[in-house]
Amino acid sequence: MSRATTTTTVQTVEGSYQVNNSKLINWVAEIVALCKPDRVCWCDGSEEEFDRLSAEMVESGTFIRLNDKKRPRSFLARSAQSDVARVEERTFICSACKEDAGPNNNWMDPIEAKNTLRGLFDGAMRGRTLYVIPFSMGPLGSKIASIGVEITDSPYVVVNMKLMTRMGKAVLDVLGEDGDFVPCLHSVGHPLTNGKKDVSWPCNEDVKYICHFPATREIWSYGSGYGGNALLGKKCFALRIASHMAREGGWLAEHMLILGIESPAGEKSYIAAAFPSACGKTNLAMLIPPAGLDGWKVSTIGDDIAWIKPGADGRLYAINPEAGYFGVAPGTSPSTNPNAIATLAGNCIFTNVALTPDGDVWWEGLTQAPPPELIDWQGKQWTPDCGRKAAHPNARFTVAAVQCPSLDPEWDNPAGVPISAFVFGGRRASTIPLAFESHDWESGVYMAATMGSETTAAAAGKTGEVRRDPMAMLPFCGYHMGDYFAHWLKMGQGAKHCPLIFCVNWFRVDEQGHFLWPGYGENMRVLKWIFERVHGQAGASESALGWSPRFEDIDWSGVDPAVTPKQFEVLMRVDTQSWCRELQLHDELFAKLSSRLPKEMILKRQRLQSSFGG
Ligand code: SAT
Ligand code: MN
Repeated sequence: MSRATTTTTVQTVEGSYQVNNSKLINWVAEIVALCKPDRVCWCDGSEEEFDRLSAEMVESGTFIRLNDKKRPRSFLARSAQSDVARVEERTFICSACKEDAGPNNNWMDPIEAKNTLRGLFDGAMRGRTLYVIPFSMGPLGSKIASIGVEITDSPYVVVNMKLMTRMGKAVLDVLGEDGDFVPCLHSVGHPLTNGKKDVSWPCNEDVKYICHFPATREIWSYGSGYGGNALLGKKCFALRIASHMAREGGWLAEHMLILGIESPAGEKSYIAAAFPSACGKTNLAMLIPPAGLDGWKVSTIGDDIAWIKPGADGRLYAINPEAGYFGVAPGTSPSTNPNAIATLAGNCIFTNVALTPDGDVWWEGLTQAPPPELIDWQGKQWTPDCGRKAAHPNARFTVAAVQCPSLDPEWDNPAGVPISAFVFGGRRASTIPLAFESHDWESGVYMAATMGSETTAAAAGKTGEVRRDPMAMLPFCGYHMGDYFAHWLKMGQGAKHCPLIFCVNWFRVDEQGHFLWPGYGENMRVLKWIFERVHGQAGASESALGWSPRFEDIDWSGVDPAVTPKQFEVLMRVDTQSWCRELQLHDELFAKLSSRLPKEMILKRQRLQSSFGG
């Protein structure tokens, strides 16, 4: 006997469509009853919808339309001063058992969290429109992809999700009658009472909750309109919830860019690389090889998140679950990332950058000399000598991937691309050498698991302090970090063809605090060495850490200014004293995770200690 189908006609910005997934219909009805919006609008993902909502936001003051000649169909949003980054201390994993969330997460009891949140969401959308956003993380219909539906009262979220994900009616066609999805509920949490109008950036200054329910695979986010707190497909779904799905299903959901490298001979390999937020993932993913390395090509699959599953041939295949870039604007320039600059030519949303008198955008580092006057990210008059930054250090651009000149032709391939190497990197002023290859999978997992990095403006709080950030996943792993290490070890035991594992550090400084490595396009020299290691073509010397490039193993053609063998020696130095200190920091991490720490980690730690003479 076939089940009766429920079909409901839903309203879009300019029309209507049919929805037949009963889980979805019921969930939306339940949330509408709770949040009590004035209107409900289902998103179809059309360009007309994007234009209409953008125009409405220009009207309401949320968006400033940029000069259409200089930056067509682009907008500037200025957030509230208190709502400029992810709020880690207000981010919770609500697992039934506290221990499962691990010391790496804030925990709330799921029943208590739901009660608190239900109270907050009750009537939270009064006076506003509730938007329903069906989205796919990954190519539509891909076996590696997964569907989510975000409900939000923020049109800013809708237009950002349009650029950042595959979004709209087409997703519901893939979802079908009984397909499953991750429910993602979001409100800016600034209740409107009779007749009041929204301020330009509504958010709740005092109360914020970003809650994840791993057992029911749900996300409830209240009070913030910003980036990773509000675009729930990104860190909340594609990392925190997906890390649970991945552990259960035997795959990986990682904070990694994915890039392709093609040699002049036409051989091609794909690399996935993990760096903490605001450490240059977007720049690396869009790298243009420097003069001297002619014929080498880098192509972009993704700049922030990778979902990686074993294929039938025993290799690991990766997709970019996203479809756009939410990149850090400051520091992005025609010399640091020409591909990003080209990507940003139009159809962009800028958040918390400065506005030029002719209606274009500016941020620190975009040009060598700053313009003589600007309106800063807070809407105030700005001059170069005023003592304030014009753009917020975590100012962002949002833009669709299809605008990127280096986009890889395989970026939307539902099968993903085979990964040959994993690269891990933090922001470290000392201790960690420019590059090395781990001896084997287990050693690589150890190095990635113990990686440290200086904190950046991508999260609220102090910047510049070194903290352990295992696999760059500290703020994003939705469960106990010890279990996560065990999962990584298991992935290696299960895979027939494991990618090689490399560690890099672009951020080492000399005694005066100057960066020793030129970075940006010059990082290609390290990528080339990695590519050649993968292909069995490059040399290395062995150290306690693994296989390190010697000066002659790096291609220095065309490098200007030259990196001398002496400088290279400093960049590559593995200093016994610093490493003994570093190993103590590993111990501190391990002590925190001890209840779930795999024994392989302790053994590796002991072997490293003895190789440093301890
Ligand atoms: O705010 S986001 O989480 O989207 C950006 C980041 O921190 O990487
Ligand atoms: Mn990120």
